[in-house]
Amino acid sequence: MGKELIFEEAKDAILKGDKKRAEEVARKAIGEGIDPVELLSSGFIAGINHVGEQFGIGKLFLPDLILAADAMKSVTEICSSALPQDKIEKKGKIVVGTVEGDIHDIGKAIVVSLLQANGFEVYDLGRDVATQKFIDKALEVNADVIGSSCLLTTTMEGQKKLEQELKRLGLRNRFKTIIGGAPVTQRWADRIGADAYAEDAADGVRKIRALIAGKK
Ligand code: B12
Repeated sequence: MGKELIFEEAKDAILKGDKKRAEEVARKAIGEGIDPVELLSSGFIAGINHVGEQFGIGKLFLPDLILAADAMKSVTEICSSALPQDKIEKKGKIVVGTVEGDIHDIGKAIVVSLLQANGFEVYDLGRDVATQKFIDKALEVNADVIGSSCLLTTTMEGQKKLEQELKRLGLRNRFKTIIGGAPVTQRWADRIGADAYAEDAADGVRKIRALIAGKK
């Protein structure tokens, strides 16, 4: 089967919230040698974004969103475990989490997998993470970078609060910060004073690499 057709199938399986089919498509595609990152971005993520749009205009409802998210989680795991691991050297320590009040963690999971696959040491704090928890962990492990994810416009304040707290505690120069998530932009990063913004997981890896290179 052609690549484009597989991506369409992947998208459709997420759109229908059909976990079993989504898993089948993922395994089959990987078995055929398709790049798991491309499969995610051109197939499954395209599907979940479409689900989000349909939900936004009232054509899909919360139960549909939950089914699609469940399927998405499962294929994210399948794709992540198929990533070739770069274990040659540890390239830096990253603390990652989804901000307080926000339980969206599919995108963050992709970022974590891709960072790990690229040889970074990742401390994943999960979702609904309080500002202080990001800071405590970063201090504990002596992190290079703190990455925060946010999917709701109402929780974006959490990313701002992190910047403010780091400043207040005199720690702003000790860690680099990167932010991501669908409603987040470069403009928001500039406004709150984050060191970088990433559009997607691959961009995140690139930017984090640059941030760490700049530190040394
Ligand atoms: C799946 C989903 C859910 C799932 C989440 C399951 C889970 N475990 O994550 C469930 C069903 C639980 C859910 C709940 C809700 N959701 Co919701 N959800 C979505 C949906 C459809 C997809 C999100 C997603 O997974 N995208 C796919 C991933 C791969 O993309 P991503 O997260 O953007 O991540 C990529 C990049 O942004 C970047 N990135 C992300 N984070 C980071 C971090 C770093 C450090 C870096 C470098 C990069 C990076 O890399 C990722 C990979 O490439 C979005 C729609 C959308 N377009 O975003 C709505 C959406 C975010 N949800 C929405 C809403 C309203 C809700 C609810 C309030 C609904 C309700 N009435 O209860 C609740 C809120 C719960 C809460 N307190 O958090 C709205 C938000 C509107 C707004 N303006 O804020 C959206 C936009 C839907 C819509 N169109 O209305 N949701």
